[in-house]
Order: sequence, then structure tokens, then C-alpha cells
Amino acid sequence: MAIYSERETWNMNQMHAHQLEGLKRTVTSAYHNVPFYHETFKDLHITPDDIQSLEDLQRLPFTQKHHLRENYPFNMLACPMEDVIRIHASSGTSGKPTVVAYTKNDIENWADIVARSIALAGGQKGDILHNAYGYGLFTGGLGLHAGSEKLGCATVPISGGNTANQITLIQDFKPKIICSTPSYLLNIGEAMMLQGIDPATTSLKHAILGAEPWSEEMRFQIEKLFQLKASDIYGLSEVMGPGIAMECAECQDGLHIADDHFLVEVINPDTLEPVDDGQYGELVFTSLSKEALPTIRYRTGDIASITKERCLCGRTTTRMSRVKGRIDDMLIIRGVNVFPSEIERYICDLEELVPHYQIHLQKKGHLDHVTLHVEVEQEFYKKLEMNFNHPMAEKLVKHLGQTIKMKTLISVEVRLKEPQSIPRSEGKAKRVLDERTKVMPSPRSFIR
Ligand code: DLL
Repeated sequence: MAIYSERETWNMNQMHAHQLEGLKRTVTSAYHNVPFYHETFKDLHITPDDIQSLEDLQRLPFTQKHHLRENYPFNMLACPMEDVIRIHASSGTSGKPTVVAYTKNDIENWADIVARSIALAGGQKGDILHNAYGYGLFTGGLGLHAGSEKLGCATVPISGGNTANQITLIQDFKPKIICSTPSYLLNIGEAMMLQGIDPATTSLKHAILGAEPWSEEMRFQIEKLFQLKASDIYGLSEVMGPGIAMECAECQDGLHIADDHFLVEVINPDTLEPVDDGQYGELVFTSLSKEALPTIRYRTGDIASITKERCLCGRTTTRMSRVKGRIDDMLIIRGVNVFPSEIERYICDLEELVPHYQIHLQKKGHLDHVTLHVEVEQEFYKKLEMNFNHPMAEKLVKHLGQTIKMKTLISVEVRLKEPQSIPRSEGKAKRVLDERTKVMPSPRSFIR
């Protein structure tokens, strides 16, 4: 095990003492410097002196995305603007973007956390790292960039997109590590094959993949295609950016949370009560070292579980499961909850299909109707003679529909699509298209 920092193997007492100090500092700063926190604490009759143990965290109010939006752009800052050296923001597809800011210390801590994450994935000083996360207001590009430089990697800041150029640079520079969303790496692999390049023959040995949900089966496909180790990286801008948790390449058994910078909780999103370790719920993070934008009990909307059990790699940090998905992306069909990543698993299991898919949600009468558009693999398409009425196609549709029904309990209409027909992403893939505002007539409405 290549340990980047001794903090990764601290015992519980060391970690708790460090966390309590960070929590007290964070709460004091938020209370005195951020009007939003001052007011909410006052309403609950809490002052920073009430925080005497880590358990006191439970007394603090939750923070949500809308609080950041309501305080757009800079009212959540706990430091004067002259101490801010970087600003990032979410894309803001619905309403105002959420703005996040960093002091010099914040940027240094973040770089250190990301350097540790790259080391966890198997990277080391001297490696060439191809960074295909988007640069700009999105935290992926610059976040991985700073960590890569801090670790001492030769960093290629290619950003997302221009796939032909990505392939040329991978062939010419021979990077050992690639960072991107899982869906974009798949696209790069596919584009390589179209050019007659076998992705397994590149120099890549490690992939650092995240920023969107992906399944274990998708990992298997990517690792097989490129012959590399693919590790999951998690983070969100509101709490910091990539690196809040990172899987170790040795065990690939959950993501190590940067406990020295964040306190994690998992709650039931309906009751807001904590759930037991090992149970799925909504991840909530409190920052312990951030100066510009302290985040207290931030509700991420992401569903995962945590465990305090020690990882076989020897690191002692809390681990979280893969994120199943965001609460907003959960499909609730006749009372059954399913995440797109759970459907993805069954697509990846079938060699006649490629994991390029989209889930369309529509209303048929009063009921939600799910149609899964999924592409067939090129060779299989030829075998079908490009005809989806072919008996082999019908068998495949039936098989996938039945598997999804059996495993997830939801009925899905499967529609095979020809190769290359589903839009490719250069960043986060859009898996769910919610068309439910367009009301479709129910079959019954035709029976008069
Ligand atoms: O996606 C930060 C990031 C960049 C993480 C690069 C990893 C790599 P946001 O754009 O604010 O930040 O989006 C955060 O993306 O709340 C999750 O819903 C989702 N997400 C991030 N990482 C993962 C992951 C970046 N490994 C939102 N698995 C989060 C599943 C993820 N979902």
C-alpha cells in the first residue's frame, strides 16, 4: 500500500480529536461570518460554545442547495472577497447556479486531497496524467489538475471533448493515468475502435472515473476494454469538488472518505434521522477545514451507505459505497424505486448490447411509463441484418425486459437502437429524459 499521508491510517482517537477541532472552528466561523448560518443557529438557540463533542453535530441545522441559491452569488462566504482566489459554479440548469469559493488554504487543502486520491488510484510522481474532465466553472478539470501537479505527475490539461485529439495525445504522450467521466471514457474507447485502435494496447494503466453514477458492471466493461484499473472518485462542488471520497485500487471495495476534512452522515431523506452503517440513505457532509465556504450538514441528494470497518488496504478512514444515484434521478414507478445505474447493470451483462442508453419517462394516462433506449453492438446489428424485427432482436428485448422486471420489479419497454444513435456525452451523461409533462393518451382513453 502506497500511503500518501499518515492521516490515512490514524486511529479513531487521533481522527476524532482532529475532527472536533475542525468542527468547532468551522461552526465558529460560520456563526460569526455568514448571516444565513447566524440566523438559523439563533432560531435553534445554538451558539458555537454548544459544540463540545462530535455528537453535537446532530444539533446543527441542515444546509441545502436552495440555501446556496438564495444567497447567490456571495452571501454564504465566511471571508472577505480579497481572501478568495478561486470561484467555481454549478451549471445551474434549473434556476440560478450555485457558486462556491476558495481561499489560498482551501485550494492547497483541495490539491492535497486530490493528490492523495490519485495516489489511492495507483498514481505516483513521474506518471503522465491525461485529464479529460472539463476545465472551467466545473470543479472536475481544475480540481484533478491541481492534485495531479501536487503529486508530481506530468499533467496534460486536455479537458473534455475533441475526442480525435484525445486519442492522438493518448497515442503520442503515452499517459499512465486518465481522468474523465466513465461515460466519456467509454466514448473515447469506442472512437478508438472506429479508428482501428485497440484500446487495450494504449499506455493507460489507471482510470480515475466519477462525477456521475456508474455501476460495477460498467467498471468491468471499461477495465476489460482498456486493460486498466478503474477507480471511483466522488465529490460535489458545494462541499469542495472531486476527492471527497476515493476508492483504493488495491481493494476496490468502497470509497475512502477524506475524514480529516469532512464529517459524513447518512440520513433517511424523509425522516432526516440517521440510518445505521451499511444502510442506504442520503449523504450529508460537514466541512472541517474550509475557510471561504464552510458547509454545515450539507444534504447532497446522493444515495449511498457508509462503513467504519477497516479496509483490507490498511487505511482506517470511513468508506462509502458507490453512489447509486441522486434522489432526483430516482425512478418511482408505481411505488417502486429504481436508479438508472441499477438498470445499467443488466445492459452491461449482455454482450449483444453496448452501455449507451437513455431512459425516457412518459405519462400514459395517470401512470408513468418507462422506455429504455439501448444500442446494440455493431456485430450483433449485422447479424440482425439491421432489422429489429429479427427473432434474435425480439428474444433480446424480451430477455432484457424480463430481467429488469425480475430484478427491479419495474416494467420497462425496451427499444433497441442502432449503433451510434444515442447522443454521446463529453462529460456527465444524460441518462434520464423526463417527458412526463407531455401527456400521452392511455390505451383506455381510446375505449369509449
Ligand atoms: O461532479 C465533482 C467531481 C468531478 C467528482 C470529477 C468526481 C470527478 P458537481 O458537478 O457539483 O461536482 O456534481 C456533483 O455529481 O452530487 C453526484 O450526484 C454526482 N457524482 C459525483 N461523483 C460521483 C460518483 C462533481 N463517483 C454530483 N458517483 C454529486 C456517482 C457522482 N455520482
